[in-house]
Amino acid sequence: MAERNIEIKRAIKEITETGKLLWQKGWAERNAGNISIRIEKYIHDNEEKNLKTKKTFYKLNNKLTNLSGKVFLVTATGSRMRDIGKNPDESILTIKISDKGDGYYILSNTKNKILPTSELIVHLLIHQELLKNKLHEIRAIAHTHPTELIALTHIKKYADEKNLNKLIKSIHPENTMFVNEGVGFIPFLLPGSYDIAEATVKSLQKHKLAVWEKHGCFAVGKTVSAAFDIVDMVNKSAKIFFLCKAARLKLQGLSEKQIQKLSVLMNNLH
Ligand code: 2HA
Ligand code: ZN
Repeated sequence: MAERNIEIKRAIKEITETGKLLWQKGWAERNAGNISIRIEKYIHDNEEKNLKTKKTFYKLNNKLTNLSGKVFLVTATGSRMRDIGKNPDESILTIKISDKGDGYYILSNTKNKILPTSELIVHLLIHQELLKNKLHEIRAIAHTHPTELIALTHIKKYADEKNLNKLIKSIHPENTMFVNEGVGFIPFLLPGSYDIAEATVKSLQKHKLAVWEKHGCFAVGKTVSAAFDIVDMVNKSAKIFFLCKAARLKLQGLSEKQIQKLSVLMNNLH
């Protein structure tokens, strides 16, 4: 393995640990989900020397000029969240966007040829938007399939941003306290497509989590753990909803007044 700088080592640990949690939560069946982190200070090392000789350039259909020269860690297509820890070097790639922003180079030196996640374009467009908006500290993006949250989007009433948010906030106080801006909702679009990437970027301008109807969600954070926390809090509401429904109990929910008090409490805390 090539010499790795500290930031990359830390990022690999983050992805590995969260990958395991996603699997334990039941949100990462087969090769579901993908993670990326922007590397702030990439120290040129053997990996970049390899790049010069191998010329591993992959063209993108989009021009990502704001990402020129930026380095990212991304999970590999086909990789299983539960297995990343077993072999992180064969499950996570280091990529560098070309100077023109028209493609990327694979810097990592793997035994077998591995390629980035099928949702790469979604990740990159989100990273680009974060940088455009000077949100430099938000460097981690996670896509996962949280079961109960997905189940909610199969119910017509909740396949709607307003109703979905109302329900989420009315069930668990955490969501008023720490996801006060609510979550975005994106009606079904094909995964990995430019359309879903564009819709997700737009939705994440106002939210830290965007729900993909009948599929999953994308969350952003300063760390992969922070992105995971958002999914975990939001999914908790959905889980409580279904627990009550399964027991054939009427869900009382928090009152508007209680939610408002929580909102004030949250504002005083920040
Ligand atoms: O990484 O989850 O949406 C596999 C997926 C695609
Ligand atoms: Zn997915």
